[in-house]
Amino acid sequence: MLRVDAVELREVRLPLREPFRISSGTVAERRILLLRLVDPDGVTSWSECVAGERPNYSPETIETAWLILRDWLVPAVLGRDFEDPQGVAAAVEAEARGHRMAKAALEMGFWNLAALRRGRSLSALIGGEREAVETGISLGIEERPQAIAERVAKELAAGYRKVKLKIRPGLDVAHVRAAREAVGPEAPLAVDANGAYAPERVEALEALDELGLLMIEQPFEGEDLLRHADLQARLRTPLCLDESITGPARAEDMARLGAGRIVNVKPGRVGGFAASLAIHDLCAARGIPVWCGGMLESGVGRAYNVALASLPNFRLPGDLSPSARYWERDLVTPEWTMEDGRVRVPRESPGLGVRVDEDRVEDLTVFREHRAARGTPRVPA
Ligand code: OSB
Ligand code: MG
Repeated sequence: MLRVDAVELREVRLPLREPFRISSGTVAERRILLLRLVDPDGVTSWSECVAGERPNYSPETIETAWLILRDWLVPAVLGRDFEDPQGVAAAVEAEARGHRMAKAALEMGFWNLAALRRGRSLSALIGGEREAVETGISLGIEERPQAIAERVAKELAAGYRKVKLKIRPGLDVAHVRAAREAVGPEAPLAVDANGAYAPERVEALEALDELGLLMIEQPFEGEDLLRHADLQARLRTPLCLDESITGPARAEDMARLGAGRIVNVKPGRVGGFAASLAIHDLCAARGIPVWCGGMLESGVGRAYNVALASLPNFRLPGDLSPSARYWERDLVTPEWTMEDGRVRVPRESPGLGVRVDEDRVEDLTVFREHRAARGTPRVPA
């Protein structure tokens, strides 16, 4: 049985080692919403909400997620007994429409709690099999093609198994061509537009089709599946959908429409692990490879992504870079490291396999709120 009697919401701020620019904006400091769930036996589970500061990737922000969690989702689960985390997924789904990143943060915390209570790693709990997951790096937009070409060469030399370049109209073909020329025809390159292209202006996308990319991620806006299908019919390069895939039904739509051939799974985007597992299984049954995307998570969110990526149909390198790619110092011990282009899945210890550095989280906390089930004494922060 699973039950949570106290939930703490915290905002911590962590500067990125380098600003990260996507087609719709730049982030230099990550504002991170962490949840701390405590069960009646004092078992504590930390989780992370991946919502950003601005509503430029999805409509959610850290503030909307905080509000929905505090006023709706947390009250809907506090003090309730659940058979399993699937029941938590159903409860948060029944409570609110949308707000998937908020739901995911809470639901994933329960998955970890279930793993901790059963003395199993999160990876083992969900049926993960891999000992290590292949790692890619997602590189932000740079103005100069030569700058990105040099960076790509450097990251491949560091061992990354895939390099993804963020693109936007006007900062695309010349940049990717420069990178391709610098690293040769076989190097595993991909691009991600975060929906920045208009379906009536596809010249650049057709030019990218000649550059031997592993995939073109989310050229058009998330809600537009039909125009992705039209484009996919004209390109050899597989399209990969990210923003479009908000749940299992959209993955099925993609498959049936031919709107893409690869799915980027981000548990935060789809509402949590129950939906991620459903997408994984659906895609496996249809022969569609998936890979684990990233949202510039701290080491807490990364632990969930690494566990997820250990499932068998995660067949392409994920945006699962080690802690040092993002932070001077992460929130967890040990930090996430990369060896030979792979991150090890910590399957020998229960739960996340990393310890949250609570003193460091305390130092970095700028806001906190606490909710407890009726009759529960306040747990110390
Ligand atoms: O589209 O994959 C994306 C970061 C923020 C918002 C959207 C995306 C990304 C990334 C980051 O590509 C990948 C990472 O966490 O390393
Ligand atoms: Mg993306």
